[in-house]
Amino acid sequence: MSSSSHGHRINIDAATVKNWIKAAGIDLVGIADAQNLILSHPPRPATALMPSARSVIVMAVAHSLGAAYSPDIMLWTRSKMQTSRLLDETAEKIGRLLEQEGFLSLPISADKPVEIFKYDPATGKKFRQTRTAAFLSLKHAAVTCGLGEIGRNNLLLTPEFGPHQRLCAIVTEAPLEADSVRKLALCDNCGQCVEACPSGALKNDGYDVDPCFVYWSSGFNRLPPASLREWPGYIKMVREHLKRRDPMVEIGQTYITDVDQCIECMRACPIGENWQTIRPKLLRPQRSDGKP
Ligand code: B12
Repeated sequence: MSSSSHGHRINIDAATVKNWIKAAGIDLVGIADAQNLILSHPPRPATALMPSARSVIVMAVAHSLGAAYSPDIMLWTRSKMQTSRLLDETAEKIGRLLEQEGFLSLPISADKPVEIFKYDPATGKKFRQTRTAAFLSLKHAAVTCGLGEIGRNNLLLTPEFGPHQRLCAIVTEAPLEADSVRKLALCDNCGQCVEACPSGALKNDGYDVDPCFVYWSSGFNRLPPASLREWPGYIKMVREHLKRRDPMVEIGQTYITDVDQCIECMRACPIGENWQTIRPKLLRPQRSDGKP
């Protein structure tokens, strides 16, 4: 028996919550004490998001390995988004269930949002490359509840799936029994991730977020020029990319499932038995940015 800050008294414990989550198709779940999270840099404690937070429930879903090893990263990206969808949907549902039980709960998505920093909050100086940080570092939350460790590749490694899982969390007032940090020693510094990194972000002694961010977002293996003499090389690299790439179409691809400019052929088609009675007789104009 436990009680929320609003005085409700109900039966809810870690095992029940974990069972709900596993039943939803989540592979791994752990619970961290919200007051004792291992913090990243810049520090983003769960209690800054919810001062009354008691627990952080961390969930992981294994990647589709077929997608991770598919011949085009676009296939992976799409699959990753579906992994996120499963996580986010579960976080929404469980968060709502916990709120029905009287515990304020905040789902933290597997994807967005992130805080965007053009300037270093510590010094006020402009970063050479804009940096981003989550409102809650999922990797650090996962380490806190013993799901895994952070490897040389700067990713969460679990005994079950190595680096191949996506993460998501719920910050909640529910006072659930916390799992503890585990000493796992999974990464033996074999160096294969360092060798594989195309941007130079992973080094034997650390990880540099700027080249990683630039390569991840644009495929460029150079940072924007810091001095005049770096411009010619930078322009040469961008021109090489433009010979084979089309930024407009790429941006379109990014949004293509969310933004349709035209569905006229679909609207016009009268086929479909079940629609016969409800389909409007008159095809009224549909607004779209495609039409001036
Ligand atoms: C923003 C972000 C990115 C950014 C920045 C990464 C970064 N390390 O900060 C970019 C786009 C580069 C990125 C890349 C990738 N990401 Co990412 N990313 C995130 C996100 C949304 C937030 C991470 C965060 O807060 N980082 C800040 C701290 C925790 O990072 P850190 O590496 O420990 O420390 C760096 C910062 O402190 C930075 N730094 C130093 N000083 C300052 C100052 C300021 C003001 C800031 C902002 C930063 C900063 O430098 C440190 C290291 O050099 C998380 C989801 C989440 N909510 O946690 C996913 C997440 C970490 N990403 C993930 C993945 C898989 C990737 C990629 C493989 C890309 C991909 N295709 O999916 C690569 C891997 C890069 C790597 N090896 O680390 C997964 C990792 C899963 C796992 N098994 O661990 C996560 C957890 C998403 C998820 N839902 O599962 N990511």
